Formats: sequence, structure tokens, C-alpha cells
Amino acid sequence: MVKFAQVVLGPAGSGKSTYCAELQRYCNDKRRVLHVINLDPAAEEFKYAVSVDIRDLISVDEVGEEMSLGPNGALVYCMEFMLHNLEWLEDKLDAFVDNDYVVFDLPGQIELYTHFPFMRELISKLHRWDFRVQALYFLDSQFMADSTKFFGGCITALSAMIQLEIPHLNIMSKMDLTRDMTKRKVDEYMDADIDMLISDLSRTTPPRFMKLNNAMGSLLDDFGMVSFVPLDITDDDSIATLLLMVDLALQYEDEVDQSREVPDEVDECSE
Ligand SMILES: Nc1nc2c(ncn2[C@@H]2O[C@H](COP(=O)(O)OP(=O)(O)O)[C@@H](O)[C@H]2O)c(=O)[nH]1
Ligand SMILES: [Mg+2]
Repeated sequence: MVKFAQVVLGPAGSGKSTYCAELQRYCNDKRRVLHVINLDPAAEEFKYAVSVDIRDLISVDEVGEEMSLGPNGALVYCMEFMLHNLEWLEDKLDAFVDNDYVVFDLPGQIELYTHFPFMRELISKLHRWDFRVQALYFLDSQFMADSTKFFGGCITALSAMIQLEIPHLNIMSKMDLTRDMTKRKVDEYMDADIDMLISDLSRTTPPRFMKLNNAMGSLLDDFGMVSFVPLDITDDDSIATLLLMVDLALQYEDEVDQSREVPDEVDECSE
């Protein structure tokens, strides 16, 4: 029994929930079942049909009021509460059947991936519940505005990847907003030349940072962290390309094809 999951990560506002909605619309059009699970206890409205909603268990507003916590404290409390009540999530996910495809829409606060074991524990549970899991780390195209911003974004993506230890894809979202950039410039950022990035970065930092810039640059390069899949949510071909990449990584088609073949095998056995 195998199930498939994308966990959608990245800073607040990077387009995670919008992607979940558009991916669901795309899959509905293709008659492919896709469940979206909201794990953001501070979410207010959805553009997708929510299959499971953490706010049915706990919400930031309730916690904030009852425990007099600020928004970040309340968020961390909610996530920890869910970790202590994972049987709630297990029950909901149990309702899904073999080969079902699930997308987890997550909050954007970076500390949830880097400072707390929350995501790591959730993913290890998903593995135990027979999910194949792929992380999509979203940065939005404004991170291509300059190389310092881009460098910072790549470092946060790297820190999430190291924490989670699952297959990871960097996604550059909101590509519809880059239409005034030249294709060459965009391509430069999609698979960035690390030496160019380091020299750009070093132009904006004092000379004593040179060694640090070089070290961070080679770290990003070693982990393949400066490479992005562009996503233009207004273009179905772009959504299809990304979905295909994830399907291949998760070996989704192989599994679906195999389960389609099962009735024949049963027939053969009974003959
Ligand atoms: N132009 C454009 N805007 C987007 C895109 N994706 C999201 N947005 C806008 O960016 C804002 C934040 O998006 P949201 O999906 O809520 O981000 P999240 O916090 O990562 O879930 C919203 O106002 C969206 O309408 C996109 O692909 N293109
Ligand atoms: Mg969101």
C-alpha cells in the first residue's frame, strides 16, 4: 500500500497555497485525484477544496486568545499540539486509498523547519504510514532581484533540506511576474553559475567576507542548491512539467501502472 505526498515549504507569501489550489484544479481537469491538506493553523481562506484541515484540531486564534500568546508562539504551540496528537492526522489519512496523492500546504515560518523538529517528525511518520514524500521548497521570483537576496533564499532552502533529509526540489514561483526580465537573465538564475554569484555577492560585502562568501558558495554548489524549477502558475504546461518531475521522483506512474495490472495477474493465478 503506497501513497504519495508533496510537502510544500517556503517563506510566507511565496505562493504555496496558490500552487496547491492550481495543482488541484489542474488535476481535477485531468481527472486525477489530489487531496490537499492544510497544516497552516493560521490560514484564513482557501482557494482549494480542503480534505483535512489542522484548524479542525486547533487554530492560532483559539490558542492566542486562551493562552495569551503572540502569533508566532501560538503557531509553534499549534504545531506541537498536532505532533502530540498525530493519531488525529493518521485517522484522516487512513481514509485515503492506495496510490492516492496528497499535498501538504504548510505555514511559511522558517523556524518550523530549522529550529523545531516538527517537520522532521511529521515526515518520519508519513514514511511509517507508507507515504513516498517529496519536498518542494518555494522561493518567489522577487528573490532573483539581486544576487544577495538569491543567495539568502538558497541558504534557507538548504537548511530546510538538511533538516528534512527527503528528496527536495527548489521551485522558483511567480514566474508570470518576470516577463520584463530577459530570458537569458532568468536562465542564469534557474541554474546559477556559482562563481558569478560569489563575485556579485562579494561586490556588496566588505573584503573580509570574501572567504565566507566562497565557503557558502561552494556549500550551496555541493548540495546543488542553486538550481530551480521555474513555475508559472498561469501556464498549465509549467504545472504539468513540475508535476511530471515529481511523479518521476516518486515513481508514481510505475506504481499506478502496476496496480492497474493487478486484475490480470489475479486472473492468471485463478486459471
Ligand atoms: N502573480 C502571481 N501572484 C501569486 C502567485 N502565487 C501566489 N501569488 C500571490 O502571492 C500572495 C501569497 O500567495 P500564497 O499562495 O498565499 O502564499 P503562501 O503564504 O506561500 O501560501 C497572494 O496574494 C497570491 O495571490 C503567482 O504564481 N503569480
Ligand atoms: Mg499559505
